[in-house]
Amino acid sequence: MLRSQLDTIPMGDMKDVHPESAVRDLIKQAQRHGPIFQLPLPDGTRRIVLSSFALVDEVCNDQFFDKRVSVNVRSLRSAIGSGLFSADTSDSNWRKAHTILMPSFSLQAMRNYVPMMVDAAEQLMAKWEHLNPEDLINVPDDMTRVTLETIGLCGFSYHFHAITREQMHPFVEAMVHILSTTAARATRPPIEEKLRFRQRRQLQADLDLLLSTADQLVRERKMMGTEGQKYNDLLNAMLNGVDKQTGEKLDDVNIRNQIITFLIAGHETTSGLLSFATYFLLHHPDVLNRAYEEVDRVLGRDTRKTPTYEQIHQLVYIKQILKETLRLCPTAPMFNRYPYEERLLAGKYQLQPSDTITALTPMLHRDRSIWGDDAEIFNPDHHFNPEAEKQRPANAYKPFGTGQRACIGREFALQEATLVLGMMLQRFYPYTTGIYQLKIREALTIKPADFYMRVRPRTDID
Ligand code: MNH
Repeated sequence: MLRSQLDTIPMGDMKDVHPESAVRDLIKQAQRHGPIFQLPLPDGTRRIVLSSFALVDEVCNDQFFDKRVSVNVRSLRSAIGSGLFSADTSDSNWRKAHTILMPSFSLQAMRNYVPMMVDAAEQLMAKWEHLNPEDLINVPDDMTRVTLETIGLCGFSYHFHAITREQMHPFVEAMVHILSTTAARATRPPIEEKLRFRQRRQLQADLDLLLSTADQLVRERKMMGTEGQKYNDLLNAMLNGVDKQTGEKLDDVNIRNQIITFLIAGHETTSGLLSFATYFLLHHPDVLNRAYEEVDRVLGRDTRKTPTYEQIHQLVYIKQILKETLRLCPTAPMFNRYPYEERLLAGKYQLQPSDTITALTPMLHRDRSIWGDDAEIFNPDHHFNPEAEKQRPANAYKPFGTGQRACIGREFALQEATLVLGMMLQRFYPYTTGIYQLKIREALTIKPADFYMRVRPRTDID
């Protein structure tokens, strides 16, 4: 093809992208420049940001495109090494860990996690039952507690006591700190970096805390000897699993990286999902009423009987609410790709293997050619009833990423979030006083900021 027939990719404005608001800034630029634009990255390569279904659809093809581990995630490797999430696809550790850990996310495995998920959710319900009527609930804070407790129990048979302790578990503080500082560091020149001694020291302390948490989990499991083998959890899969293709196990350093990866990936995005879903429920009384109707029909009003696997999966409207929440507020708001070889996009944009191609999920999920003119409206029924799901092209909805590098924990996350929302509505009327204007905080993932509510036990009213 002649050069003159190629289109140049519009240039975005670098000065308008800030690390603490990168997602919102990229969205604004997409609204200004359209479904494709580029920005220079510090190493001289290009970031190309895609916002439409037609363009994202092409780069989802695993035959020609692979996951690009972004600069931000690369800078996280001091914390999570080449764990499943941060490894390149070509890294032998990725395939090995993927093969060894997949069975832990099968449907059968989901059934086994129910008692542990119920344990964590019940602790949160007990906490809320003991509140005074005027007490405020910090929604993202409590949702982070319940999701950390859940991954601790399901993944590691370990009680973080994340719900009952007064202060947030130190693992979370260290993690939040690392996520926010490394994202900022990735965009800063090295000279300036040297000046931040204190920040570096803090970062090292935070890293040490993650490592010692992981090492403690391994040490305690090994101390149990054969008794420890009885657990059907992620940790035993990591310690004992064998990759059938190579006959190899994960090495000790990699196990550490996987533990930290799963502790972070296993709770951070799900807590954002539960927080946004609660926000939408509070602002859509019609949706809330239908959710109550379903919860009362499926779970009943007797809270002494905890939900079964079958009941959780009968909460189909709750699941639609969660999926619609992930459409408008995908808590992992982008994923990155590159072509294995030079390649034309839409028949007219030349892509290079050195490019970082960013699929901007919040924009993809608002493409009117897919979602119609009410793409901005929260409506669980319109987009996610089983009929609509079948009609929609697969790559139009990508809250869990794509292809072989898609989220391994999606069923886990949806089962957990359905259970927590279901149990919440079985027991409480959530409400807010005054108006809450949705504010979003970013640190690799997005969450509502400064979002509080109160709950009234349902037994008080009916
Ligand atoms: Mn999860 C990858 C979103 C819950 C463990 N996850 C991804 C990706 C997205 C994602 C998007 C792909 C990232 C990329 O392409 O760079 N994950 C989510 C969301 C939720 C979620 C929105 C909850 C809601 N994830 C979970 C849970 C776990 C988990 C729960 C574990 C228990 N996720 C992972 C791992 C990967 C991943 C591990 C990396 C998988 C791989 O690359 O092989």
